[in-house]
Amino acid sequence: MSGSDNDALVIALSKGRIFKETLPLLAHAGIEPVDDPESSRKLVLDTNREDVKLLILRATDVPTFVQYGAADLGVAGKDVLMEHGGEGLYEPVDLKIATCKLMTAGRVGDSGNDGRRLRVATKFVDCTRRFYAARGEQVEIIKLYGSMELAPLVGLADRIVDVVDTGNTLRANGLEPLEHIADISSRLIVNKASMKMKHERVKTVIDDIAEAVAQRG
Ligand code: PRT
Ligand code: MG
Repeated sequence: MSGSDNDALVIALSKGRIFKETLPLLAHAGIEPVDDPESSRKLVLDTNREDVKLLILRATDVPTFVQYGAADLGVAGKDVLMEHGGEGLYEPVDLKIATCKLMTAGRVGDSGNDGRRLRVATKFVDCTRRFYAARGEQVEIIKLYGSMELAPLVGLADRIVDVVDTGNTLRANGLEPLEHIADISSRLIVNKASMKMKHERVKTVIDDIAEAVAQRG
């Protein structure tokens, strides 16, 4: 899809909060999707511009598509980017959308390890390893793909590492936030080759989106 300067400009997004919050920023750049991803089954969305397509992906796959040039640009949470590593990507704009915090959490009142090595369930394996390593703590990490909140309840883990917004999901499951790991927001990401090969159009989208973010304050 991408490659030369004549090809369509491809932008990778995930459904849900990122799509919703990115829409007004894209509109400021003169890009409006023709289909609604929440109702359409299409994974490639046409836009009002012949030369711009949107890809609808799982949030965790967005950096991968952009890294390999299957998309020129994308929007991904900093949590996802930290876990991906950011290889092959520029990260020119903090969009300040889909904000949350990456945190550790555990059962309310649970003091954790009674000398035993802490078990931590998460989908953010590398972030979690780095966080505990920086504190000189040896932990056992259990990789999960979702419903992390369940792990401490059923004795699978002592802690979880997950993104937290209101904290309602933690509370509803008898958990409490413990340590703050990172403030998270979504970032505009760009394939490094596209930045050279499609410089004019990519730079215009970056500048328009940066302007929209700045105007929003
Ligand atoms: O949902 P799916 O498994 O497809 O993938 P995903 O969870 O990675 O995607 P999505 O679309 O849910 O999230 C995309 C990005 O939004 C994440 O990568 C974060 O950067 C950001 N974000 C912001 C959040 C939240 N806020 C958030 N609250 N991502 C997930 N959550 C979860 C949270 O973990 C909890 O389970 O939403 C639930 C409700 O949160 P509370 O704290 O308000 O109860
Ligand atoms: Mg989700």
